[in-house]
Amino acid sequence: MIEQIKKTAVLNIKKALDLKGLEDLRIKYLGRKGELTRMLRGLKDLSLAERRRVGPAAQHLKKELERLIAEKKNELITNYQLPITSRFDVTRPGHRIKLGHIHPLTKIEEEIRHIFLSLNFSVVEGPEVETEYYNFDALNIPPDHPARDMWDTFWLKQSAKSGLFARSDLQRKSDLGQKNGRLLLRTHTSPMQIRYMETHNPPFQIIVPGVVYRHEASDATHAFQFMQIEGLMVGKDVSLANFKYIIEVFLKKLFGSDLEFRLVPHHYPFVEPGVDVYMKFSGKWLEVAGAGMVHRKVFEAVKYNPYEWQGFAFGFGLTRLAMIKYNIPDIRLFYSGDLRFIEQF
Ligand code: YSA
Repeated sequence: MIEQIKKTAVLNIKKALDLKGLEDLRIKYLGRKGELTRMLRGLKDLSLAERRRVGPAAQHLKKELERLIAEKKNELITNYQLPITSRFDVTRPGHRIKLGHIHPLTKIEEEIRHIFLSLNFSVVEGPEVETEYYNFDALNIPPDHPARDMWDTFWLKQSAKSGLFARSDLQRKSDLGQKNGRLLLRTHTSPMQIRYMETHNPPFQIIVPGVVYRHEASDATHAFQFMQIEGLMVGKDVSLANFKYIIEVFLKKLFGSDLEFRLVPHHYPFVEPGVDVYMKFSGKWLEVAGAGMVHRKVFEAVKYNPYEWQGFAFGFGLTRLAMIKYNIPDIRLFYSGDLRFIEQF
């Protein structure tokens, strides 16, 4: 009988998977009504000779089970605290690991970078937090110019400690024309035209992809944060015809040869003449870029001789190009973070 209890109890304790199972076993054998306890209680009904034989063996088994249970308990507690990998059950079916992928806007940005690299353009990037000077003043948009309304923006509040923010009107006036004046989230990638020309001599051709911000209501074709690709080509005899050729090659490489686009005259203070580029999307014309020949005043701001150099510049709405490329009816979907949308790419 004792041997029987011993055999099954030892086996069961060794196989116990968790603390709950182990406690159940303790109760089963050593609890008040446990198998071994009952046997020990029954000793009094045995003859003296039997008691002498069974008694010590039962006491010994009780001690042994208590020891085994204590050891197993320690083992289970330690295992529970170990990192998950050491408790890894190789026989369990695995979880399918979801692979991430590039966001459609990053994808089209990369494609556009490659197209322009193949056209011998260089790719440069610039700061998203800009100064008023680079975003507006140097681009021939003085403070009272109505064009500033087109690019209503987010100004950054600066602490009095940094000395740059919370400025009085008087201080603001003295900021005008200062390269390190008030800070804002850039409304377009055009400030990089100035930054690049300040530090490089022509001839050159660059593109500047990046995020821009505008304080404006959003709708199907307008977001308050979106991406642009700026382009700038300066040389001795760069013309608007060169611009048309370059963007035609670019758009054909991006959309295929049966695309429809048109140029419409438009005013931007930093070009003369200026144009907008439209593309057909869902049967309607959608504006995809502003562009033109770099204004004399912009060249003067970067100390280029406007009689020696000329060039074109453009600013494509990259997010709008993505709408057309992937046939997305609402620009806000790109920024929604909705996996049902993102996972389709
Ligand atoms: C013009 C002349 C140059 O020599 C160089 C660049 C430019 C473009 C100028 N910097 C600009 O930002 N013009 S824009 O306000 O018309 O925006 C350019 C393009 O960005 C638009 O044609 C449109 O495609 C896109 N865009 C504008 N507002 C948007 C927007 N895309 C999404 N959401 C918005 N809110």
